[in-house]
Amino acid sequence: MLAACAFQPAHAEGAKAPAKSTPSKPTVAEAERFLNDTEAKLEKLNLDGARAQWVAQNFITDDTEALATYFGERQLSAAGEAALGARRYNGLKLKEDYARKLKLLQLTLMLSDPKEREAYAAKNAALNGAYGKAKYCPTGGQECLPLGELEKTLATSRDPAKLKEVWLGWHAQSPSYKQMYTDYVTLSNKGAREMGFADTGALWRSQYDMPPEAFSAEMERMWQQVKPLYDSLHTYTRYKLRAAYGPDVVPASGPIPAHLFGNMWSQSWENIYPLLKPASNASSFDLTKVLEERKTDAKQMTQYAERFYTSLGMQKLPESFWQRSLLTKPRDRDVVCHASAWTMDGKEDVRIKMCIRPTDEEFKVIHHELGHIYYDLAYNKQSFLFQGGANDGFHEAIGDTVALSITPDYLKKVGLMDQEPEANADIGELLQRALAKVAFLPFAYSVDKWRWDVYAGKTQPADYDKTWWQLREQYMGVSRPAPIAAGGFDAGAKYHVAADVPYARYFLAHMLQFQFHRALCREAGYTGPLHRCSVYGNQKAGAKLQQMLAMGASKPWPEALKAATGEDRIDGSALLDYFAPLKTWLDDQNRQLAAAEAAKK
Ligand code: X8Z
Ligand code: ZN
Repeated sequence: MLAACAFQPAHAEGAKAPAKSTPSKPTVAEAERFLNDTEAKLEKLNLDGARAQWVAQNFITDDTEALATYFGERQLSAAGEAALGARRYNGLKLKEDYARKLKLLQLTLMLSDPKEREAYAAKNAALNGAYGKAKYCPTGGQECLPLGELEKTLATSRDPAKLKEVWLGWHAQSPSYKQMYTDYVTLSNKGAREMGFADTGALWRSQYDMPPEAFSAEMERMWQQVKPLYDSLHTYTRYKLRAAYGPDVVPASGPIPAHLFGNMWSQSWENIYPLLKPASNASSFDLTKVLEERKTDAKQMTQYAERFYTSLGMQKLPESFWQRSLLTKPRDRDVVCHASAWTMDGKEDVRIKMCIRPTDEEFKVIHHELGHIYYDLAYNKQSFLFQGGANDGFHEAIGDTVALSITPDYLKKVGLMDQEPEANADIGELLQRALAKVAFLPFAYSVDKWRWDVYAGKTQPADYDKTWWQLREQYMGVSRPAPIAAGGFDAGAKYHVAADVPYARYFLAHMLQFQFHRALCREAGYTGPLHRCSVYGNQKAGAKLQQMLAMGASKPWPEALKAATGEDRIDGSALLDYFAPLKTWLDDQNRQLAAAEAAKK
């Protein structure tokens, strides 16, 4: 991967493997030397690559794209060379750390043809740029609208015609880079196969300390575990959307049109909470309103998040973070606004790039991003190949875990809520949380189900949209607001598809964050309902978290999970625990709403 949401070092330049004709047998000493040399050579190359990508995403121009391509090709070349070199030592009995490093080095693409490497890197950079630059230009000469503006309309407008226009406007942009994406998939698969993987999807599924088939089965197991909760939420949401938009817009059964959920990808439904909120037992508190009224700026938003982490006993962000991060959308140039966290040198040079707006949703996202940053800082004493998450789902889960502690109590403590949290507002709180976390689950699952099939060649480019919507209908129960158009590329309207960032990680993170939250609350001595727990200011919980973060990727992830939670499986049970009161309430509401509807007939 050249680009990642949490920018982590590509496993880079390795010492040259001895020529194939080397007669001597590989030895343990030689393997250790190879691994040490390989790691030692990584830093400079990685720093150059990170800088080129940072600049390319902060200033989208032809020149920065060319520079990102140049350094991307070098990283790819080095990673491939290291992976090939590592093979020579596969049969040896090495010390645990070395054996793990040897394995990690080989979980990469390898394109032996320099032209193909360059083409791969070029397409990766160009796809990032194309997504970052995309805008919807309505007919009639109005101003072109960047994604952020379209998202704002989807979040706040309740006019179905307007919502549909904006939805279709954005989804009309991605077909322009569909061909580039399909060519990229071909190259990527070639690289995966050169390393002995069936395809790139299999390579991705091989990164979880288990065989790729076992990982697919785990994903399905977890989905089945949480599906009944999703179904209850979907049913309730349908009733409320029908009440808001009428039966002509929202059908009584079958999938619900995707433009009505307050989000471009229907992946989080929290923006339609006002339409869904319970008649009683709901708070009237609106964090977005408070942030807007107080003109909370991007730096202050970030400082709220920083304060949470320091309250857990973690360090203050380095001065360079504030100097080098991009926190607001620049007025006069194109940037990749999709939020990301970067570690440049594997030490203290950490940054985020995010076009922060003062909303409740973004308040959580900034905590998410700092989760990546504090993970990066925690493992920066590990050697290079271990500077990563226990798996990529862990990396995505840390900031979200912390954000689960943004409770009314917490908001009151930091002065964002004046009133005492209202009594009996729990169901409203839980519903709001579920609209973000539970609604997300089948989305996250279907994105990579789609990609696994694309990479496996089961889905051909002509069928991209067909299978994308089959999966969305089947798992999410949402449908395209208008018929599929020939040559369309709706999947490419999602950042992670265009930028080729794997997505199963977010599904895992949505299980893990509840497991971590439950464990940290326990560590803090908390015994009440999980949704009311905030570990803000609890250094004992902080130390527990920090201990896991500091392990980085040095051990198989079940060990890291065990250190933090005592559990060794990623599992939906903590999530189900957390939402248990809501599940009961939703099922009860759904019964009542069904009875009321039946009585009308
Ligand atoms: O991409 C992100 C983060 C950066 S890693 C903002 N997320 C996923 C998304 O936006 O689709 C966070 C949750 C899901
Ligand atoms: Zn992230």
